[in-house]
Amino acid sequence: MSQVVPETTASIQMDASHPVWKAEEILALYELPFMDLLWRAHETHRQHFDANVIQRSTLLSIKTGGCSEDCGYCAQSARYETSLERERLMPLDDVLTAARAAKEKGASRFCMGAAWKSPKEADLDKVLEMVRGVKALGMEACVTLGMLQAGQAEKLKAAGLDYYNHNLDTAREFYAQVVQSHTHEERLDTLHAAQQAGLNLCAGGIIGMGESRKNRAALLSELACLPKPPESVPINHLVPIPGTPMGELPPLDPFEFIRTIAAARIVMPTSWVRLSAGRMEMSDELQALCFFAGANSIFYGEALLTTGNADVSRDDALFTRLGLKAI
Ligand code: SAM
Ligand code: DTB
Ligand code: SF4
Repeated sequence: MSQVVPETTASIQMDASHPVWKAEEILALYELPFMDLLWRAHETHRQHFDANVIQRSTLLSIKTGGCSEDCGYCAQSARYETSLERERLMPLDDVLTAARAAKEKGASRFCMGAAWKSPKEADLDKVLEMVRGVKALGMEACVTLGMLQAGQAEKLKAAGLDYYNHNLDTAREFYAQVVQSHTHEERLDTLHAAQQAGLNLCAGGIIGMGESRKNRAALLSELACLPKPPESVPINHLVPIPGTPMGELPPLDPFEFIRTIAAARIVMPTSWVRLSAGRMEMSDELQALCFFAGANSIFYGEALLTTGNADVSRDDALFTRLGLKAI
């Protein structure tokens, strides 16, 4: 590992003990024989985590569809003709009823997602109430509200928020092929604002959007080289949404997805790596390999934001078959 600080993070205070991974070095990991890569990832995993524990977060879409942005993978963009029905910001009571149900099913974190470019102040005030309500239930709270404006991260922190989710989604070099309505740099600004306010970060990306292996390695490098690596790293497999520009993309080789999990585990050894969107289409065996490669968190519950998720009964059975302890 070299100690060269990439341009994007050079101006930010880096922790001197925080190793820097260049994209080429991560690409070299991807190019290891599969068994060597998995072995190394699994060894790293065991150095920092109990390899038999999986953390569960439950998602709720608190404001659905009608988003101004043009993210090419997203069902919620107002620019594409999808079958999605728009829904306004949910009332507080309904959100807390869903949070209670998630807690009863065993989720330790409740994540609320809104289809906004950025939250308006009046909407943010309502989300702050939701955060306080989820915290009062004794759960960890996470929100994903789009790009944060000055002062908003601090308000979320003061309300007790644990995690802010904001994904880089893909490498800087590929970003313009996925999104034109905002920039990769703007997404990084929000990550920095959340970290500076003292929030834990949940930041990752989507694999299978037609990006190259080099792009995948560059995305992981950007995440690993943040001033502090994200505490939680969701690795989403593209869920192709009919009507979006990515609705008809050919499926990715599943081994490439596993390699991405393994590389994420090696370069962010102390982060929780979440096997995120796309699990419904994955076999139990593929998911087990992802867990072996270092994934130790999932979204748990019947729905993601606008698409389905693996059934809770299927997940519970898989945990039992693999002797995994779910927290
Ligand atoms: N609007 C906010 C934003 O863009 O950050 C929050 C909601 S947005 C839907 C949250 C994340 O969901 C995206 O950054 C992306 O990583 C993921 N996502 C959305 N649609 C997806 C899809 N079809 N397949 C996989 N992941 C998806
Ligand atoms: C994340 O990385 N994945 C979640 C969560 N953070 C907000 C969202 C996945 C969305 C999958 C497509 C959908 O349901 O609309
Ligand atoms: Fe809007 Fe977020 Fe979907 Fe982009 S990913 S269209 S910002 S909801």
